[in-house]
Amino acid sequence: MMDKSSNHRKIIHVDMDAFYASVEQRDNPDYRGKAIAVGGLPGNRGVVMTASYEARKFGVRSAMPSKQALQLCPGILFVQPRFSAYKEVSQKIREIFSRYTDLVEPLSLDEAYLDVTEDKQGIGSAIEIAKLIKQSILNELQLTASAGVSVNKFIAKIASDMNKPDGLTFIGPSAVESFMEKLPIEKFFGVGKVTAAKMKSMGIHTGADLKMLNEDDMIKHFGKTGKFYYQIARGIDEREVQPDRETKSIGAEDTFAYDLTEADEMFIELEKIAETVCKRLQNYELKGRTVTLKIKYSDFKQITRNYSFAEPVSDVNVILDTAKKLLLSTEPDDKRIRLLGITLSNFGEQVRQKKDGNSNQLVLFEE
Ligand code: TTP
Ligand code: MG
Repeated sequence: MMDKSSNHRKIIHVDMDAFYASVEQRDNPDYRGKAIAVGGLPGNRGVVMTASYEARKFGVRSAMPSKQALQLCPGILFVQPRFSAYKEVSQKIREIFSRYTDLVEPLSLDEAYLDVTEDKQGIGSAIEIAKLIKQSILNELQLTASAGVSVNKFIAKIASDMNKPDGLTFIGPSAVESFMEKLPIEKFFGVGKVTAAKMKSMGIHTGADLKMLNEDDMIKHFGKTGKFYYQIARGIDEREVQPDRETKSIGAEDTFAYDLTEADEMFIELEKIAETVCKRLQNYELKGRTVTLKIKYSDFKQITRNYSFAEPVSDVNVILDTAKKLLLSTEPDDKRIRLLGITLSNFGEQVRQKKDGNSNQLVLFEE
């Protein structure tokens, strides 16, 4: 158990269940018990932002085109998002968190890390605090949240997802080692499709396999992130819960299964990346003045090009157009490109909290 005498940190990760959809069901009795999707309407680029649990039973998921959602679940109702309502709930859950600790790091409107190693009320037990937080969210907001309790951010975040909805999962210090050994590599932070495939080709399927590599090999195969994998495979994640950390940039990038050599195919990839970036901007209700394009060539040489607007932008077409122009300025035809990324920055006054990551940037690895 994590008690006061132990020198482990006590970290809680709280994540609201089916967030936008639950708020809609709470505020509109007609939606309760029904399969609903928030988003997916014309003007939202026809993509589901999130689905109620009733709709998830049919396989409807976030980021799915509404056409597909309708095929899977013919009775599904599409609901217009109401960001102001989600923002209000978000502020209230943050107020609830602040009753127990000031070390709160929001990752988005619906999730946050809390360090309760020393809680304000002297409760001492992180599990007890997680229960109280869940109870307050239910009583005061009529919504459910899931919580993960552990010794570091990485494990707490995985734990909060393990017993959704309305879950509370505790991975104590003595359980950390076996938990990490059993963990499929896809669950490791920063492991996207490409890295997962690479690891599997090396016979690495679980945390236990990952642990077989020494630190030098890890860095040789996976670069800078290799160092992080080496530590995390051993249950070590020293990242601190950082309250009020500012969002400096929001972006997405993709490493391709094969090198791209033609501008046309690069444009297709840029479109997907731009859409991911826009979705994220929307989640944080942010607009940025600077669009940065990152290009990594097959020889791993990397360049960036950026363009700044007088006014902040968040429109997918504007961002995509800018990224295409930046790409063309590098004369991309016949160059072998293995990675493209788009980042928005320069948020000015409207900065909100940052998303996950062990760097100061939000980058969605390989999505
Ligand atoms: P999540 O916490 O990923 O999802 P969720 O809260 O809807 O469901 P879960 O119970 O699995 O946690 O995201 C929080 C909100 O962010 C979600 O309600 C809607 C929004 N969102 C998008 O707009 N697009 C996306 O692709 C995702 C994943 C989320
Ligand atoms: Mg959630």
